[in-house]
Amino acid sequence: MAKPTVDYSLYLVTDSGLNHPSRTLLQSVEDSILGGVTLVQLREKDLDTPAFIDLARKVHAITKKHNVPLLINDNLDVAIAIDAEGAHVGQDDISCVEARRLLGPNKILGISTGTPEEAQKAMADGADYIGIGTCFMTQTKSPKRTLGPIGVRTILEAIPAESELKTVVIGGIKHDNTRRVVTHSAGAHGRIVDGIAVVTGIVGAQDAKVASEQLLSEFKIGHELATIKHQNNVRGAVQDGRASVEDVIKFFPQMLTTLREKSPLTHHISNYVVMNDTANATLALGGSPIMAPSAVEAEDLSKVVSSVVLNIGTLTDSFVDCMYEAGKHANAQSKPVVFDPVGAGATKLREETTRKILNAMHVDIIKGNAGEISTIAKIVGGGDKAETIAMRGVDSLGSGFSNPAAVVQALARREGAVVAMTGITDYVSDGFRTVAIENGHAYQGRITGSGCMIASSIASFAAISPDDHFAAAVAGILALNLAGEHASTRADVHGPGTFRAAFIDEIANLTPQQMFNEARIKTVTV
Ligand code: 3NM
Repeated sequence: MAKPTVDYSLYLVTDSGLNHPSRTLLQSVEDSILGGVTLVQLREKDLDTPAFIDLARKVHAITKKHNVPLLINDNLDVAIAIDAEGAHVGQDDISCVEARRLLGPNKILGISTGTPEEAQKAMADGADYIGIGTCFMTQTKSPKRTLGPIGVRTILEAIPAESELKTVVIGGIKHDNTRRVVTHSAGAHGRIVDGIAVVTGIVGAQDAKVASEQLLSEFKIGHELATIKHQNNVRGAVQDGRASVEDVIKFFPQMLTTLREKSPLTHHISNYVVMNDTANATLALGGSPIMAPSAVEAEDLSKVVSSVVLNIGTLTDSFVDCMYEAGKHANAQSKPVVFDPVGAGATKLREETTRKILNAMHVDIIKGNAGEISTIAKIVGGGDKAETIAMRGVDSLGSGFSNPAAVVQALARREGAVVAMTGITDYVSDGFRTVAIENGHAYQGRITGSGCMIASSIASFAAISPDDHFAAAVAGILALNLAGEHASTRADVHGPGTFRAAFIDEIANLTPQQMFNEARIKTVTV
């Protein structure tokens, strides 16, 4: 029989020990197939061969009924005895070459990989697909380290574009992180994972059918988003073809001129405290703000706005709903999303919302102060303590970092986003280019909302700089910092109140040439 064509989209990997107590493993398998599972692997680490064969025959009867291929984990005797459609082996199991010899050319063969070298070897050794893991921390297996989406991307990028090797990602995949994994791991040459492999998220779920439906739907959306992003080449971390920092700065005057000519519309889901200031700062800069916190109009707005700001200050349930909708639709329309995680670590709600936003959509630019960036580093570290510490800088002190540039660069690379950390010195990185901005004035810290205004400014610049969000973030910060410097020296500024008004004036008075002549920006080598 010829090798079956396989749809890897939603790959169920079983584990009897983790199966939900309300049903049998066989029921889990059947329910999950009804929910959309496209491929099944029977993974039983504790059964002897006769018991394994017995269970495999029963599972095979179900998968055959639904025309879904069944692969057997590790035990080739079982795969051959039941004439399964293929097998999956680990790095410490029987070799791929030997497995292929035993199975013959027409069976599906997959192997677990955790490094680019293992992926390349799998290709040479005749595997049809690789399981890339472990992506996130999982209780199902005890990994020494997790790859995260960017680690997965490194492996995808090691596979030549012309290779027919298929890929699935595994480890801690749940419905609420699927989209992020699929979009963030998409390789620079456009390779996107062909599927997600899931254990607990399906067999351990209350309802395996519903869980599978959700996972498949999230995978498909993530796949579409990754395709759109690649086509538009707006993803933050394509390493080649970046302008140098020097060239980026030279282009700032033109960027401000373009912003004022185009006056791009930015959808703000902002907070009650700063809404008026962020709207006025956007207008003063030359952009157009729309402050629209209703989820109901988010889709319509996504078609007409040029960028989106998600600001989680004064968080309410309805703001949260709107942020998800606005972010999702902005992603689908390839409009840049700027995330301002105001007070991210302050409460559980804010931390949870931050986590959900990062998981549910692709955020193009993250802007926060040291404390907020530190919270995000902790969240995306996926619970991996060593990594979290590395991301925060080993000797981080309080909310400060001993090496802030290294932190923003690591986070940017990991998230495939531009990260801007504001403070006395601002740091911006896209994971490859990292700068420190020395402009700005202490008065900015004495009025509320100056950071939120910077997020708005970044979003206006991102709208007119879709191919270089790094340039947008640096220009956005610089513009307001220059306005802060100019306002602080005015004779009519006597304190924070008068500064606030002068600040808005000076944003409007900023000239394109000042964006180059007065910039104090230096490249930081991490
Ligand atoms: N293989 P869950 S991680 C079976 O890294 C398996 O190769 C992994 O389980 C690898 O979906 C893993 O419950 C367990 O996190 C995945």
